Amino acid sequence: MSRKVPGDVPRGVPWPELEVHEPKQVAVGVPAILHAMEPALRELGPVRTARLMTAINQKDGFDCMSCAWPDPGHRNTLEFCENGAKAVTWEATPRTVPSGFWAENSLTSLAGRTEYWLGQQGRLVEPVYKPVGEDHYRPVSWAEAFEVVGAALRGLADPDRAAFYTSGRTANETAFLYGLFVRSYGTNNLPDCSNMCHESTGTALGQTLGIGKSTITYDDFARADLVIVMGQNPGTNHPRMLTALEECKRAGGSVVAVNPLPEAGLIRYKNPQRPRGVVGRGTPIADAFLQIRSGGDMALLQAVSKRVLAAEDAAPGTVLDHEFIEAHVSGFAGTAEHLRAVDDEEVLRATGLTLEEIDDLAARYVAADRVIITWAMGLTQQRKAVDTIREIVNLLLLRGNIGRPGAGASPIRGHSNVQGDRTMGIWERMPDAFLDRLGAEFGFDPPRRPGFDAVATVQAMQRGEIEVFFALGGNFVGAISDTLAAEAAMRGTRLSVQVSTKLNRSHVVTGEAALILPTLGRTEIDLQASGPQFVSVEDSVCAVHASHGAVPPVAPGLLSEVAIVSRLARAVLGADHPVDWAGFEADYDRIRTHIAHVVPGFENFHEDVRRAGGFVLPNGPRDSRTFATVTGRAMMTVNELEHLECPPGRLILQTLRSHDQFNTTIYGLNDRYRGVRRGRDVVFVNPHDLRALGLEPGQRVDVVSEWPGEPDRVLPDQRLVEYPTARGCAAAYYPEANVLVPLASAALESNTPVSKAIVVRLVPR
Ligand SMILES: Nc1nc2c(c(=O)[nH]1)N[C@H]1C(S)=C(S)[C@@H](COP(=O)(O)OP(=O)(O)OC[C@H]3O[C@@H](n4cnc5c(=O)[nH]c(N)nc54)[C@H](O)[C@@H]3O)O[C@H]1N2
Ligand SMILES: Nc1nc2c(c(=O)[nH]1)N[C@H]1C(S)=C(S)[C@@H](COP(=O)(O)OP(=O)(O)OC[C@H]3O[C@@H](n4cnc5c(=O)[nH]c(N)nc54)[C@H](O)[C@@H]3O)O[C@H]1N2
Ligand SMILES: [Mo]
Repeated sequence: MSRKVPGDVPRGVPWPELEVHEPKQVAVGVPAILHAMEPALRELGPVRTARLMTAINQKDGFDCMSCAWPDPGHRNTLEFCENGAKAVTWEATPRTVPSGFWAENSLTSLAGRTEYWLGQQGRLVEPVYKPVGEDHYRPVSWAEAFEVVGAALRGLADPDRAAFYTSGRTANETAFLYGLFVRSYGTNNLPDCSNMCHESTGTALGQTLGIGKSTITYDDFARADLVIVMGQNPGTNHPRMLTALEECKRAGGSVVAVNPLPEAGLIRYKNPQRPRGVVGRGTPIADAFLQIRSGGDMALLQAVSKRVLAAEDAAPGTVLDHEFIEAHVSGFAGTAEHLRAVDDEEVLRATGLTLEEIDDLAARYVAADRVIITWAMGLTQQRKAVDTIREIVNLLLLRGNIGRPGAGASPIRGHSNVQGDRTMGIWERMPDAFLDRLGAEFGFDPPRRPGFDAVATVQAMQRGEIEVFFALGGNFVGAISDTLAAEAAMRGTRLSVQVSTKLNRSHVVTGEAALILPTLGRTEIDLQASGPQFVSVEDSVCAVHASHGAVPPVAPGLLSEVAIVSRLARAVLGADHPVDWAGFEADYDRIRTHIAHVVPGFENFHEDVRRAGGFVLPNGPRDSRTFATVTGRAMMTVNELEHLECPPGRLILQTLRSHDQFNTTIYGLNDRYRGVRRGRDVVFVNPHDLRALGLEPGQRVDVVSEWPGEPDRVLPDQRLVEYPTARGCAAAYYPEANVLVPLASAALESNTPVSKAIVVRLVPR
């Protein structure tokens, strides 16, 4: 009853067919799109394929779930990338998990499977239940499923003994309803994937600019003189961003990439939407590539700011934007004093760069009138991530690069609606102003005690304080750090519930009892009592738009996420609860009416969301250079430089995504641009470091991480790949390498797991 998955092996066993080739520098291009269409055509058939591919990111279509990259105003007929096509195919596959699967596959046997195998089993189409003490799920009715979870939640002595996770694919309407339900139930335990992702960004920008979001629009890329891309791999994770960078270059701008790895696409890009992308070598993207040592960004940013200040000192009145600083900035004097004293020697050690490279970046920054800095996980998943992002703000503020065309701070989000979920109230620490409005709208008093974030949820489970874990999407135990600790903690809960489209690790490592509630995906038509429904999402640049399903659901009887939340609320809060939960399920416009009353910027939600292309949320820094911070101004801050000391014989390991995966979802076993095929059990190491450590490419090693006072953590049996990463650095794939990240190793202030800087030693087998 289970599907054979060619090339797969049991979990933890080396992939036998692994091949390593030369890495590539050019990304995307027509071959990529063709390559992308192939599996779709094979699996979906031509009609479903055509229907899906012409609806992705179109104004009356659905929002691609592969990333939160914004849509351009002028869309192409095919507005998607290779990895978007993979994501859509993965979800819209007609293959389903048969009823007999559950009797045939015990949880023990499923726990020995890879994420790749689990994801390949097809779409989940019926609710299943694993009672306490049993090793199998069995199909149940929806009524029975809601009765199980309803009884468990009603039975808790304290609502804080439950946690409600959200993954960032959840749409605005669902997220709002879910947050309302969880707070009506009585807790703020709303951990989400953002805690593991851009939380550091939200923390830093919230403090310094008064809003934890990007301060640019899509069109700003084409207007920028300089875009600095830090800690991000757009060629794989936001491929359509390469078009925006290309537009920047065509308009005369330049791009600098800061990364330990020479990622394909940052170096060269062939635009599949242009004839020039078919032939020729493509556009060189990065004018300068700074191959920084892991975790060196804070030092680099401080060193560049120091040089900007020195340039001003050499030619007073010509470099800094004094007018802007005077009118809008607080903390300038103290920050400037601190930055002037930055020690270049320490910067060189921290970054592994040369003085010439740093001087060159500073010169480019000073010469450019309009600068955008973008970043993603290379910056946010560091111990000093919040400080690093505050240094981005410092640098931008020096020359007034906030709140004018072609300039700004631009965190690039991951999950397609992770930003919208936060806007809708998915946060364990929503501000009082939001809770006040929510309470007034629905006539209740929302709990005020801050809840647990993702890491704190696992720690609470370890203490036995979480009895019920409910997840709206995602793969919590697969995505969180310290896999073994997290899995043991999850097994200690009484009930775990997953609302999902496909199988993953979190379905097979469960509480004593467990439920899987299958749901509609974003590609599917969502038919309710009042007719077909649409939902809405917010992208990386605060644009909100509708998403309409394009194809019939893969199976009858699947519930939408809204329907699941609505029925969950009724099962827990009772049929006589004053909120009209059933009405929300019947007509999503009723949810939007409340969102319009509660969430700022959504006042005309009904009309705005029905406009082709949607609407852009207000943004103080971007629109009017207003900053809702404690000083009422944009805040320059003093951040003590600290860089990771790597003891001799050790490397700094980052965990990253291959080209064939979406987070914990493994589409295939190839990492095309990095030259790895048919396997994932690799560690990328600089050839000089390999030699210095007395190791050989292809050799098998255990990767061991150390944490004071705790036993070593081991990722066993990985193969060494010689790779042009920065000296002293290494890389391995997430989620496998999560075993190496101690739960307590989290960014200061944001508590995001430090997935990008793990001190490891390589032990030959
Ligand atoms: N196809 C596809 N698309 C995706 C995803 C996916 O898995 N697959 N995931 C989505 C999600 S949720 C997210 S958050 C984004 C993730 O998008 P990215 O942040 O691009 O993802 P990562 O693979 O984690 O890559 C991190 C990059 O930072 C670099 N880096 C690591 N350490 C450092 C450092 O210390 N300094 C600097 N300057 N760079 C560093 C790495 O070399 C790598 O290029 O993508 C989203 N889009
Ligand atoms: N070591 C390390 N750890 C990391 C990271 C890293 O770079 N390194 N990155 C972190 C980041 S940036 C993130 S965002 C998190 C990701 O953490 P999560 O968001 O929890 O994980 P995903 O892998 O995106 O979740 C995939 C699952 O979502 C379900 N799903 C897919 N579509 C839908 C849908 O439409 N509805 C519902 N209900 N379910 C759906 C499917 O069952 C699928 O298996 O991981 C974090 N963990
Ligand atoms: Mo993410």
